[in-house]
Amino acid sequence: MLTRIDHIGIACRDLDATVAFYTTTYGFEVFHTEVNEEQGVREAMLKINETSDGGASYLQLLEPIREDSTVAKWLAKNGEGVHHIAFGTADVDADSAAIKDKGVRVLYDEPRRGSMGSRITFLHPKDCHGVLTELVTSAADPDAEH
Ligand code: CMX
Ligand code: CO
Repeated sequence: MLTRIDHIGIACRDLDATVAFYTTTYGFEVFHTEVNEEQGVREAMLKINETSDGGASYLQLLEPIREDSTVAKWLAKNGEGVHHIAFGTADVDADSAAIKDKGVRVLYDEPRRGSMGSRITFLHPKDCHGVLTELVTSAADPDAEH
């Protein structure tokens, strides 16, 4: 069951400048930063609020680290902006399998590593009314990972 908006992914060209905008304009704080080599991004997670399922909602600011990464390709076509939304679930395997059975393309055969040790997969935007959609199961103790 999908129980929260886990994050909104925002593609940017300059992570430091974009972090500065979100921290100085709104007062949000950086909760975590990492490089995800497999996804080809450097990212910052800004925690917005905790959620009733025991998780939290974040903004995920994403800067490409390679020209051939999905985010670099998207930026070249669209410019900076909202790249994807992510729903949180306690069981990404079960939920992605159930969604696949409904005819939506799930991009990975097995969930991959996301922020803070989470397990993630993506649904094809063309099957989701134009929205690239991520499903996330947090690590058992995300605080230990950040
Ligand atoms: N949102 C909405 N539509 C999108 C999109 C996005 N983020 N990215 C691509 N599309 C659309 C394109 O506009 C294009 O539509 P048209 O054919 O109408 O022009 C179509 O999907 C195909 O796009 P493309 O530019 O040819 O890109 P690819 O097919 O090579 O890749 C996708 C698209 C979704 C398969 C790829 O971006 C992907 O695998 N994404 C999942 C991984 C990812 O995004 N990682 C970065 C974030 C990591 C994280 O969150 O931790
Ligand atoms: Co994401």
